[in-house]
Amino acid sequence: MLNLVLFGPPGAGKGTQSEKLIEKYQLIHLSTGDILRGELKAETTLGAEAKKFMDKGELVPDEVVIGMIGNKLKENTDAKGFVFDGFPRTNAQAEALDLLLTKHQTSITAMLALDVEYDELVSRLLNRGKDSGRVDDQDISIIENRVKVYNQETKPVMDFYLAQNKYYAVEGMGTVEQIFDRLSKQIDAL
Ligand code: B4P
Repeated sequence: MLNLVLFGPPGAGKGTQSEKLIEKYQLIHLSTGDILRGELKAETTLGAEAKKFMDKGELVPDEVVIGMIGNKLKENTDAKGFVFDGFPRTNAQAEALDLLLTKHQTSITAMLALDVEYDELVSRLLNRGKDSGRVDDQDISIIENRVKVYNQETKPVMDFYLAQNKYYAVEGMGTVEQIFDRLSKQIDAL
């Protein structure tokens, strides 16, 4: 199986590139952000709880997102592989993911980390906020908080994959096609 963790700060292009990667490599896209927004839209109890964190740019509690990913893995036992987009975002999530994948007799192949400058992140998110309706994309202070949370809680997750020799940095500045080309070359070289 080809199991990829697509990593990077908010606005790095994880969702955008995941869409292209799943098509090219025939993988299942698991975005915790998308799953949570689906719960919000369906007005579930989980969605209402998650909204409190998401609208402030904070992380949703680990047990919630780990449970969601566990369910999705069970639903897709015949998959050729997965793109994990926006997950894991904490070391506890990374450890839980390793355990879940071991139960399914598989493991992470690589973490691909998109490297993007701060000003570009802010500009992409504010731009998306204009028509996405996403509360967390419309306010500069919420965006700043998301980047702060990323630097404090999520960035250290790269060390988890570095220690397993699975970490690959990929330049995330440029056009969507240029970045996709870099990611594809890296995957093909794995
Ligand atoms: P996510 O949905 O993961 O939000 P994101 O990081 O902002 O999205 P992404 O990085 O995929 O966006 P992209 O760059 O593709 O998370 C939202 C919230 O959910 C979190 O803050 C948290 O509260 C919660 N959450 C999610 N997962 C969690 C977890 N595991 N644990 C706890 N909480 C969790 O796109 C950004 C914009 O840039 C788009 O408009 C796109 O079109 C544009 N763009 C992309 N590439 C571009 C390029 N090359 N040039 C120009 N524009 C580009």
